[in-house]
Amino acid sequence: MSIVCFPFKEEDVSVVVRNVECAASHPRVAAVLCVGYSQGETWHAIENAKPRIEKATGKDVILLLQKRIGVALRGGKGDGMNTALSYFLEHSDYPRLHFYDADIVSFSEKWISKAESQADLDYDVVRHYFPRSSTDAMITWLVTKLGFAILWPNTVLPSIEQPLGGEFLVTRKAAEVLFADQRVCSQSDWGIDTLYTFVIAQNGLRMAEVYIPEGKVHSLYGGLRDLRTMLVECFSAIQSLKNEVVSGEDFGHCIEFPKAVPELLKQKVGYDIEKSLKLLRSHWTPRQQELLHQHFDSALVKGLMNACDWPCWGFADEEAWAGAYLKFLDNFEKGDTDWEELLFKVWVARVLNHTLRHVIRGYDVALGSLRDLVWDTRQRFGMKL
Ligand code: GDX
Repeated sequence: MSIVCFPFKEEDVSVVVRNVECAASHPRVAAVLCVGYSQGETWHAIENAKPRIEKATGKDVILLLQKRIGVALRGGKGDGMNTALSYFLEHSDYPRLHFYDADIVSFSEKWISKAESQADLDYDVVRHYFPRSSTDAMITWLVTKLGFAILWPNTVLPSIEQPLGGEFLVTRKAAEVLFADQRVCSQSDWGIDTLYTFVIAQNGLRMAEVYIPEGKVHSLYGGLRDLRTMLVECFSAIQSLKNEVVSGEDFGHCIEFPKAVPELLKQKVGYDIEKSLKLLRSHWTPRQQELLHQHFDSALVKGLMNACDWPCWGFADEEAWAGAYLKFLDNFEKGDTDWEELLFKVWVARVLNHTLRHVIRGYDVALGSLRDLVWDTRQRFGMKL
């Protein structure tokens, strides 16, 4: 019998409580572990619902405050997930641990069943993946999948569908590998998903990906600025791994075929475009301009400088982004606000370019352009090895 973990901060309490109850009701689940960032409204809602859910399901609902496990980085979702790993490893009665974001409106018992059935086939890790809007997952595609394709083109890493997804199952063996890794324990921020995915691949654990056709309906973003911290922390996580070696051996990665993408999802725009257009004009400092001139190609410099006066994005195509990515890998300094803002601005320009060049031509063209970016990059960097 498994244990299911929901890491949570402040979310719609009715969604969280419903998800906890849904997980607890599952026949393959023995307990639900809710790891909170703080004892706020969501914490109290779970605490209030706990006796009722325990009585109705006969399962334990455990409420834990996250521990400070990583000390050097911001304490965030990474500490939450690592707190759950540590709890799981201390309680040997559960063979498997599931993670799900607490705010998923479309969460159902099927998510648990699919992961359990696949793990029965002897996989160490089962990840969920699902259709996403063509403007969603811009960190996943442009930072994580691209970074994996540049740095480890001939490995399983760039083929993992949603390497930042917070929904997956690990066996005890996989949890032991993860928690024994100092890099994982230190990654207390949004970089945790990158680290889990990377360490699983580097250790050759057997991984399967199951498909959830209805998708992950959860709270959406406003302008792209909402994603700035996540962008910086996810890029920095990749940068911290850039000298690592990963074997190209196939350890049995298996991916369930996707189904047709629901029409409503195809039409959804994942962020506020108008609000985001203004981002290229704001928060400039003389030092950012200096860094830009010192490290980046002249076409990118010219494009970004033009974007200070008037919204433009044509310059931030795939090639410009891949070129800039390499410079950021070599020079980016996390914690330096000018470097962070420059990374953010170049990424915003790339997201706008993707939206206004590909997304307007339809969902399939947009997704195709993202897949081509990863595929072409793998070929280009794979040849160089
Ligand atoms: N304990 C704890 N501590 N939980 C947290 C924290 C924290 O500091 N920050 C967020 N959470 C919870 C949150 O309440 C939710 O249940 C889950 O973690 C995900 O957070 P959310 O703000 O909804 O993230 P978002 O923007 O939806 O991103 C998620 O999906 C991304 C993806 O699928 O691409 C998140 O799981 C990312 O890690 C993932 O990359």
